[in-house]
Amino acid sequence: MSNESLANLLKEERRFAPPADLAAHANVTAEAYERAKADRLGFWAEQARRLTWATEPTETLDWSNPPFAKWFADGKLNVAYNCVDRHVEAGHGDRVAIHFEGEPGDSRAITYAELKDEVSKAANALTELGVQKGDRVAIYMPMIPETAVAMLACARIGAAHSVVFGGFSADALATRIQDADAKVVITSDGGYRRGKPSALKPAVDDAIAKGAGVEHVLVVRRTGQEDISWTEGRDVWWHELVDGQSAEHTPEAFDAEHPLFILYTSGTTGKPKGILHTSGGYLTQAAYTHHAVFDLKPETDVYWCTADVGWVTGHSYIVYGPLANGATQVMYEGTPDTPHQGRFWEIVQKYGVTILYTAPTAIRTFMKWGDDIPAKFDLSSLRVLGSVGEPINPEAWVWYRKNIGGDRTPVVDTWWQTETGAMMISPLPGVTEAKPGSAQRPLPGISATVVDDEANEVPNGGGGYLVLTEPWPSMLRTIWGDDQRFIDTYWSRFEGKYFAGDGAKKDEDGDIWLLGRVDDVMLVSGHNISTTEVESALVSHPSVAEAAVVGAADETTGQAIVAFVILRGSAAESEDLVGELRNHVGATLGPIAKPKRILPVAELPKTRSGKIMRRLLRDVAENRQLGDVTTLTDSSVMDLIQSKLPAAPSED
Ligand code: 6R9
Repeated sequence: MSNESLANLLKEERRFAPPADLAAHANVTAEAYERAKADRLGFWAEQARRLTWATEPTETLDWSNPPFAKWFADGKLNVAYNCVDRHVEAGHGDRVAIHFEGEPGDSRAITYAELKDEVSKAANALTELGVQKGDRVAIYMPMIPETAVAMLACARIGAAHSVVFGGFSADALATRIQDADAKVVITSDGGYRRGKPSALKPAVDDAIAKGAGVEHVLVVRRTGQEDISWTEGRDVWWHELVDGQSAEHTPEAFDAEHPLFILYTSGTTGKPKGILHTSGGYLTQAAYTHHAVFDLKPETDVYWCTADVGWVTGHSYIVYGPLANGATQVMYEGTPDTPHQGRFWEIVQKYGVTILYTAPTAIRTFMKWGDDIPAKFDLSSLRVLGSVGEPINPEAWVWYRKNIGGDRTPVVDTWWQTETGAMMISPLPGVTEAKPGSAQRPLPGISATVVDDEANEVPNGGGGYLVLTEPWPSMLRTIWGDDQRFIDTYWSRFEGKYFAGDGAKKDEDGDIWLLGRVDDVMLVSGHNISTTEVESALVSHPSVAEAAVVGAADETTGQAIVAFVILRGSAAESEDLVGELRNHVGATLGPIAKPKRILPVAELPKTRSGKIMRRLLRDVAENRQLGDVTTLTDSSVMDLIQSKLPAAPSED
């Protein structure tokens, strides 16, 4: 970004107060902000006591060697014990931990007592395969309960897991296995995706053939595909090894700073970064935020996070946070449109889901499919809705609340990253008067602000870069094997502050609005304009379901705004509509933000976790050869978009 701060364009006046009944019984009240402000470390020490420690910590934070933090360093605990055994010991063994819903319609309910047995057996099995405390285990799985069992089994024996999303290629898997030097890979024959079995094991074989050296491959049978290739001595069936193990396993207590997992994030440049998370601080913040932001009542709530376990959202809000809190949750294997576009709502109705956590990309897809689809299902059990992954456009927020939440439920827009480990900025459902499109306020105990180029905090109404100004319990500890890159990437842009890489602004009340990655910010006639704001203006038009905006090089204005839009189900593409959309953006944000070109398209390029890849659209808009497309979900999307380009640019 240049010195010019972000133009403050978007005005959003709608406000939604917390429902009175929720506020009256909320897990966390406004008092938590005061408590944490008065004594931040005392507040986190208190939250750490939500966990069961083998040795209670007496130290909270050691920040003597920044940016390398230690939290609760003299405490010892076992993360798997906290997520499983202690609930059984407390008398909740019969409570369902996971309602599994397979894509083909098979289902299984797993209680905490059963989960304890499964995790113990898997821990014994990994030990038999030679996995020891301090080793790494790669997990390359579909969304099935064994994935969570495998992660917890690693945690139980003190081996760090490295989950690689099942949609990644053999190459991506190979680099990640090599970088983490994993001893064992846990995989499955396959999983179900869009109505058919999709194989996983061949990619593991390929990755190993490409040089990823592992001692064993432990294979869960999910699809029963018959032509699976097998290397005797190396490959082991899960059911043959795990099922016969003893269900007794004594969890060892590890140091709070013992590595729990590595999770790779792929930036736009350089090799993927292995983000390292450790045990005590990570679990403290995952559990606290899940309790506070979703107002989880473990006895009565049915929680469902639709993310894949391969992403950090699945780590923190399918596995560690909910299970540490003793929640009952739904786990779904497949896609939202298999076998029909109402599948999510059918699942909400079937299990009586009360808390739903999903992503803006899914919400915009549901908008595109039409309001009539969720309307066919009984969604009255829902009481809190969450969003994560990208900025949520105000219109999508309002659609979500109205069409899914029956105009009753709070919507919590949770900002965080793989690196932060857990939620950082979010409304609290029983406290915050919500503003559609804003994550609003750092959670109690979290210090975040917006600064300008010179690291000065911007006043209310100003825009710039999002930074975190104090260490937090679930922060990444380093980049695996590369401390210098950890320092350079996150701690060098602004001295003493964590640079998140996101643009943000503060509104008149000091609430935070996330504006997308700083690499995506556009510079038009000397004004920094956020892609998010222009996209949100487009999505606020009744004909638009989704929009992606980029700045393309332009002789007169430096960059010109080019917008790619997906129209809603009923809207027809026409020159008139394009003109109307341009005027709509002009009227909403001001003339400076009017896109120079608007191209209706059928799909947008997205990463496998559903984030829009503006970089590729910029290549298209600037008539360049496409950059790296390997992280794209579906590369045919780019052909479709490029075929649109000969259309004459719409000029004023
Ligand atoms: C949890 C997760 C992190 C990046 C982050 C930001 C974007 C996530 C957001 C959001 C605006 C939100 N992001 N949540 N932007 N509002 N509520 O998604 O982690 O995959 O590491 O991505 O996602 O740009 O920096 P990760």
